[in-house]
Amino acid sequence: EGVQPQDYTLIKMEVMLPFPPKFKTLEGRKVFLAAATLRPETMYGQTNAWVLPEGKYGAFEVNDTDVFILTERAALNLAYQGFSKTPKQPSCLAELTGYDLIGLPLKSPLSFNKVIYALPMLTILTDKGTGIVTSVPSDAPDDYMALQVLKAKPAFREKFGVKDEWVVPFEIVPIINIPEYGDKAAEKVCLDLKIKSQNEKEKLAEAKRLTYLKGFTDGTMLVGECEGMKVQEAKSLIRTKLIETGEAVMYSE
Ligand code: A2H
Repeated sequence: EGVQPQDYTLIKMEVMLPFPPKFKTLEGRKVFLAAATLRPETMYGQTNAWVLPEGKYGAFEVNDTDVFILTERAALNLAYQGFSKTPKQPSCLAELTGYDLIGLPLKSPLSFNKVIYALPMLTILTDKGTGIVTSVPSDAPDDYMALQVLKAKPAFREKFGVKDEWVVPFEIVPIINIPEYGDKAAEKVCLDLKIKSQNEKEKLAEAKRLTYLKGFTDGTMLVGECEGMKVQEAKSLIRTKLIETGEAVMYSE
C-alpha cells in the first residue's frame, strides 16, 4: 500500500431479481456489488463486472436496506468510514466466493448497457479496493484484454460456467476521445503494443500508463451530461452527481 490514501468511488451495481439460492438470507434487501474505481466518468461504457473466482467475499449490511458485496477487508474499512449498520463493526449476512457471483445480472449507474453480468478475472487483487471491479474495455487495458480473452476462448468461458450471452453481445462502447488514440483508447494501445494476454504484465502496465495519462490530460467526453467537456473537468462533476443520487459512495484506503 502507498503512503498517500487512494480515493476511490464505489459504484453500486445492483443485483437484479430473482436472487439465486445462495442469496436466500438477502431476500428483501437491496444488494449491490460495490466496485472501486478511479474513473467514475467512464461508467457509461460498462460492459460487465469482474470478480475473482477463488476470492472470498461477504454480503455486508450498510444500513437497514442496503447490502454491499465485497471483501471483508473493504467492509472493515467502510465500517470506519460510516458505511456499516453498526459503526466500526462489519455485519456479514452471507459468506460468498467469486464463483457464487459469476453470472449475476447487474444494473449499474450510467451504463448504456442496461443489464451487465459478473464475469471472472484472474488478476484481481484482494488487498486493493473491494475485490470487485467494473469493466470499461474502451478505456481500461486490463478490462479490454480480459474481455477479449473471454470472447475469444469458449473453453475459458466453459471452465468458469460463463454463458455466451453474458459476454458475446457486449461490444466496446466509445465514451471518451483521446486525440492520439481515438475513441477506444485501450483497444488501440493494446493493439499497438501487441499485447496478447493479461500475463504480459510489463506491456500491460505501459498500456495502462499511456491511456490513464492521456485520458486524463487530453481526453474529451463523447457522451452523457458532460459531453464535450474535458475528462479533467467531467471526473469530479460526475463523481459528485453519482454520490448525490446515492448511486455511489466515497471510499478511501
Ligand atoms: B479502474 P490503483 Cl476506465 N484488483 O476503473 C485489480 N484492479 C482493480 C482492483 C483490484 N482489487 N480494484 C480496482 N481495480 C482497477 C475503471 C478504469 C480503471 C478505467 C481505466 C483505468 C483504471 C474501469 N475498470 O484503472 O492501483 C479499477 O479500474 C487504472 C489505474 O488503485 C480502478 O480504476 O491505481 C483501478 O484498478 C485502481 O487501481
